[in-house]
Amino acid sequence: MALADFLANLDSLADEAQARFTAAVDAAALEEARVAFLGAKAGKLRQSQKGLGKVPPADKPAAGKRFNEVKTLVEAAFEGAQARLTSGETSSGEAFDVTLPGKARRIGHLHPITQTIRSMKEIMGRLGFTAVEGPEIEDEWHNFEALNIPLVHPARDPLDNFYLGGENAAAEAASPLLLRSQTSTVQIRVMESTPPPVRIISLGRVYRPDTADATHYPMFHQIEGLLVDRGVTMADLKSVLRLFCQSYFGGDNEVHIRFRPSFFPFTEPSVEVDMNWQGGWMEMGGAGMVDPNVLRAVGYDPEEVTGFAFGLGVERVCMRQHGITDIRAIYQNDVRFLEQF
Ligand code: FA5
Repeated sequence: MALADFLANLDSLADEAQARFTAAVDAAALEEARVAFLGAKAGKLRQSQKGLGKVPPADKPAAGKRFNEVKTLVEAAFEGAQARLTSGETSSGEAFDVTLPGKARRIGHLHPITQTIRSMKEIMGRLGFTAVEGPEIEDEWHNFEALNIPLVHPARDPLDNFYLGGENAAAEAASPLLLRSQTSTVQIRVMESTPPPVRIISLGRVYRPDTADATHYPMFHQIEGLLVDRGVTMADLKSVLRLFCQSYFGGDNEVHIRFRPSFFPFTEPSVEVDMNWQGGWMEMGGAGMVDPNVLRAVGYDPEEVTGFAFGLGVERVCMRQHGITDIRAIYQNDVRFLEQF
């Protein structure tokens, strides 16, 4: 190697090392730079020293002299950086007082409803239910007809649903679309595309023109569960709901589930599901055995398979868990409220 090349390499090594040591902001960065330049085996100085052997013999004294100078310089840069970091001086040369109170960082977190949904998915996942999604804008077949809710049924009243008005009034009238009013729509979508057995949950937003009060909101979330297989009974429904509630609220306190007779067009028999945890019954949602008409509508044979379905209000569960007394607080986005969860 020519002397000029050797010296040029040494100069750029010196510049590079000085820049790295000056820029080191903490002990880890400094150590990394030390190993890179002063490391005994593979450090850049060591590499350069090996190059010394390849310089023509006549140039060796000059090359060696410069090598020693650069080595001293790099070592000094390292020691300087070390002294700066231990004395608490930043790379900009500004000293700081480690005893001053720090600035607390505000760390964001998930909305309480998102937390509830994640935890529900996790629990139902352990019970063997797969989470599926469905569209929030639905047609009347999935929201009503396939769920055994005929045209004359009061649940289809425009005043009880958010129908979507479109540009093309004639086409709209022929096949109106609406914001889904329940997650039971997903049951239909899954059964239409999957042969039995099915074991799914679906969690998502639903919309109803309900006046907002302490327990109602025009947009809320439901968790829908559906299990269809041979020989499924109401006892399976109750066991799954009890296990779910016990895992969600449980701990050492036993959770009780109560069924009250009810009516839903898509289940027979139908029940309202109440839960008791730490005293006091709370209504959670509806459930029942999937009506044979629904099974037929999606091409299943009700003589072969039976199933249960349930739909619970996610906000109600979240409110009960945290002792929230007004559902509106969940959606007011007041950070002072939300940061408690
Ligand atoms: C249903 O929506 C049925 N789809 C449930 C079902 C599924 C029955 C499968 C059978 C088989 P319901 O309209 O009762 O049922 O609503 C279920 C739950 O949603 C209620 O118990 C309540 O917890 C919650 N809910 C209803 N309306 C609101 C609202 N406006 N705001 C907040 N939560 C609500």
